[in-house]
Amino acid sequence: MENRETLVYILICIFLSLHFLFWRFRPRYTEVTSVFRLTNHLNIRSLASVTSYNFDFMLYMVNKAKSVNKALDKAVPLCKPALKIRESMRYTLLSGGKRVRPMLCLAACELVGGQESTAMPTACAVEMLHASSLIQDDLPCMDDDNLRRGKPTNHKVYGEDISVLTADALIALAVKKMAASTSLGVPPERVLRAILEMTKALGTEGLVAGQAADLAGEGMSGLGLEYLEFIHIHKTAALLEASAVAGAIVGGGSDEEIERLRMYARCIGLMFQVVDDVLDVTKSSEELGKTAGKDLVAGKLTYPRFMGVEKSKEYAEKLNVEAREHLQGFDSQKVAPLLSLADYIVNRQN
Ligand code: GRG
Repeated sequence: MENRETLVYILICIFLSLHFLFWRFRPRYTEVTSVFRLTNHLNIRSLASVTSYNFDFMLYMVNKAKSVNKALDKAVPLCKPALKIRESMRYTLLSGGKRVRPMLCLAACELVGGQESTAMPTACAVEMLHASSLIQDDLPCMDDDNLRRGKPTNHKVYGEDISVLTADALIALAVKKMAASTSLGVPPERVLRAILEMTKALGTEGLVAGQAADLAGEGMSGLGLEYLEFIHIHKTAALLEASAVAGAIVGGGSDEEIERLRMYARCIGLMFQVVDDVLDVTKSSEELGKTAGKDLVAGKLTYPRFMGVEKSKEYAEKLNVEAREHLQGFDSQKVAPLLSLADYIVNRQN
C-alpha cells in the first residue's frame, strides 16, 4: 500500500514538473515555430546573395512581416455579432502574403530617418489596397481564379457580392487608416501628400489603367513591348512605387530622396512583374499558391512570351542593377534592407 502511494506521489511530481516546463518554454517554442513558418512562406532561405551586405535580411523581413500582421489584425477586429463582410476582409488581409509592399514602405521611411511606427498606418493601407486588387483580379469577370495564396479565392468562400463589397471596404479603410491613424507628429500636408500618391496609384493613372489595358490586350496579336510595359508599370509597379514614396513622405524625406526612391521602386516594381511572368510559366500551382500557367492559356502578352524565359530573367537582372543605382549616395547601412529587397524580388520563388 505504502509503495503504491509513493508511486502515485512520484507520478504527480513528474506530471507537475512537465507541466511547469511546458508552460515555461511554450512562448519561445511558439515564437520559433511562427518565425519558421513565416520564413518558409517568404522563401527567404534560398537567398544566399542577401548576406553579401553583412545584413540579416531574413530577420528583418520576418520582423517587419510580424509587425505588419499584428497591426493589420488590430485594424480589422472581429466584432460581435460576427459580420460576414468583416470576416471576408480578414480572410484576404490575413491569409499570408509576402508583405513586400508594407516592407518597402517601412524601409523607405526608415531610410530617410523616420520611425517604423510613423509609417505603419501607411504600410497597412498599402496592404489593404493590394488585398483589394487581388480580390478584384480573381473575380469571374476578371481573371476568374479559384486559388490565391494556396487557399480558395475570396469570392469562392464569400460569394461575388460580398467580394466586391470587401474590395470596396478595404479601399475605404486604407484611406481612413492613413488619415486617422498616422501619428499627430507628422504634419498634415505630408499625410495628404502620401494619400494623394496612394490614390493616384489606384485609378486611371495606375492599377485600374493597367488592368483595363491587360483585359483589352487578351488574345490580341501584334501588341509590342511598349504595350506590355504600360500594363506592368500601371498594374503592378504603381503600387510598389506608391508604397516607397508614401513611406518616404511620412518619414520626412527631402524631395530629392523621395524622387530617388520613386525611381528605385519603379524599377523593382517592373522587375516584380517580369519575375511574376517567369514564375507563371516555370512553377507549379502548388509552389505558387495560385493557378500557374494561366497567362499562357489566356493568351496574355507576357515577358516570356515576348522574349523567352532566359531573356526575361536577364531583363529582371538588368532592372535590379538599375534599381540599386538609384540608391547610390544613401547611407550604406540604412540602405541595406532596400538592396536586399531588390535581390529578394529578383530571386523569389513564389
Ligand atoms: C484596387 C482600385 C483598385 C483596382 C484594382 C484588379 C485590378 C484593379 C488590378 C489588378 C492588380 C494586380 C492584381 C496586379 C498583379 C500584381 C501582383 C504581381 C500580385 C502578386 O503580388 P505578391 O506576389 O502577392 O506580392 P502576395 O500574395 O505575396 O501578397
